[in-house]
Amino acid sequence: MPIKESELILNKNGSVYHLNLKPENIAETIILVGDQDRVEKISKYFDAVDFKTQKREFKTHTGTYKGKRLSVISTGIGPDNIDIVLNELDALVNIDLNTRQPKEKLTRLNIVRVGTSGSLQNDIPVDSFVLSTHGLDLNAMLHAYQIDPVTNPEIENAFITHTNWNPNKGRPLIINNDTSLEKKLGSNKTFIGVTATAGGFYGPQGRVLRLPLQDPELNHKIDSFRFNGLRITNLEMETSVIYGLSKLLGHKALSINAIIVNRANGTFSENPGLVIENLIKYTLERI
Ligand code: R1P
Repeated sequence: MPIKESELILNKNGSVYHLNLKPENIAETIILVGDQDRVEKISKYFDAVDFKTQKREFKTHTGTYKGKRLSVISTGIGPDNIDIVLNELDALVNIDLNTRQPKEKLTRLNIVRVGTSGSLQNDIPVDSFVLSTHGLDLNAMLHAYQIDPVTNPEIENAFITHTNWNPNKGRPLIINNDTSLEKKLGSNKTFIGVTATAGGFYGPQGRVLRLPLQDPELNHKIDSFRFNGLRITNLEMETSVIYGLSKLLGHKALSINAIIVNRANGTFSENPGLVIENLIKYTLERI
């Protein structure tokens, strides 16, 4: 049965609804960034950019870097946008948009997030890079899918016990990165660890302005969690869902974040633009 027009929405020119892209507009290696202004900060290093589009916060530049075809796409902020981006990217390569049927031969994309994040550990300072071995999903979006095959229940159960996690907030999930991408992009310049992905910026990341938190101790419980040498290094809003949907759909994913704030000691980078620029150059050289 073809996928109905209401389920896979295409624009009049045949492009996918939110990303505004046709299959020929993307490379098989894709850099995802949150901020739409970061797209140009990456594509300015390309040999040439041969395709550009933007709809809402989803901006794409496709071109070549040292001869390798790459796309850079902005996702905006948060897990809900990642649901759109990952599903529409997968549709571009793995669904025949004319017949609206899944293809028999599936394409495996390489997806690398170049993000910004807050460190939760004193010894991971501002201006450093953190490569995520796992995403810790604290936002519950992935529970819409049959997510069990790609989770790590043993670590999750230990985390739930350690934090006395409130079940009203949905079960936390832990999802692995793609180790082949980790080998390519990891080095002695990157800290490694578990990246927690929240569904909001203030309360969901333990920030108090005027509203009290459900659990004021949660950030401390997160940063003190240990499991077989793993610890939770940083907090942001996309990694766990990129890892979860990529694994379910059969794509490879890795997330590296520039640390621009340290929540453990309250510091903020004096030049966040520079650490992001350094992370972009680092990633382009290895991708
Ligand atoms: C919050 O300010 C945003 O910045 C971080 C968070 O994950 C969230 O998207 O990442 P990006 O700079 O990649 O958007």
